[in-house]
Amino acid sequence: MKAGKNPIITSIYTADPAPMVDGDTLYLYTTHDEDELVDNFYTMNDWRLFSTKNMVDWEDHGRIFSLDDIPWADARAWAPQAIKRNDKYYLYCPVHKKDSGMAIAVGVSDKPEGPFVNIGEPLVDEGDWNDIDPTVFIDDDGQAYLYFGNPELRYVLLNEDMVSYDKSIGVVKVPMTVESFGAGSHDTGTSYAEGPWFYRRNNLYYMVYAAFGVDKKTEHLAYATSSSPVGPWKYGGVLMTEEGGTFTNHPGIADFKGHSYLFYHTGQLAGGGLFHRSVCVAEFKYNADGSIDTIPKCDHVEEV
Ligand code: FUB
Repeated sequence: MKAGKNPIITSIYTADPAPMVDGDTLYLYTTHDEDELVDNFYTMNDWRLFSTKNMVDWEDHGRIFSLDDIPWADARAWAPQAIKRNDKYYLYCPVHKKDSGMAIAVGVSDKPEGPFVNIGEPLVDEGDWNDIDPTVFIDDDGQAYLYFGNPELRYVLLNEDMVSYDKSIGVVKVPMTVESFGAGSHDTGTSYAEGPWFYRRNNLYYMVYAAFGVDKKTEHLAYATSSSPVGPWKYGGVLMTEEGGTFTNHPGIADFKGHSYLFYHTGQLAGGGLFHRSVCVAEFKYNADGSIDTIPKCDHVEEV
């Protein structure tokens, strides 16, 4: 039995892992921290794709979407998520707009590995800086949800075309309460910071997210659950403690071949740190009631 070692990708710096299972393959969309920094800040120009059939051997599909494909964007190719619907693949990507602020772009493709084509205008553009880190999920009744946001968690109800949303409902702001997201030191006074990952398992909806504990300056991962896709959310606890080496972390959850995985990022690749992160993975198990114990950082996963 082979073992896959962390970090998964060692050829470039990657962050913000977004797994998507399609058939017998797990696709892992990531951001890409450039080696050379501009203005000593996140320097991120494109989105990358890697895939595996056994969690050990990874195929590098290279750049699958980039700022060059989005005429109204000029920087910050930040945390994406992809989903399949009606044999098309949709990649939701936060970017910095040329005329200021962050907004969410969408790329559409006939194949998971692209090429992705920008739909044109931003999907979500509230004119503020909260429009980052989209997470998308389609429920059994066909309703698709796009949650996003830092420091507030917000969502829209996507239309069936997946590239527009119900404007009569608009952007809904989730009540940011300690009951929902735990006590913390981010702007809302809760632990919720960014990087939401929304999904359902059995009859429980999960919101996994990057979080700041009280007086903490480094993110950990935490989660909340709900019996409804739109809350109210109930704080569940810490999923992964602060890993160090970089102040951000970012969750991506997937079930693949009978195993459950948490993807995250650290600064542990040689030369890594704040703006040079690397994607890792840990296997975990759910408790019988759906709760999840804190997942230890791990250095490898088994072949499946
Ligand atoms: O990678 C850029 C930003 O840092 C992401 O959008 C956040 O989730 C954090 O990881």
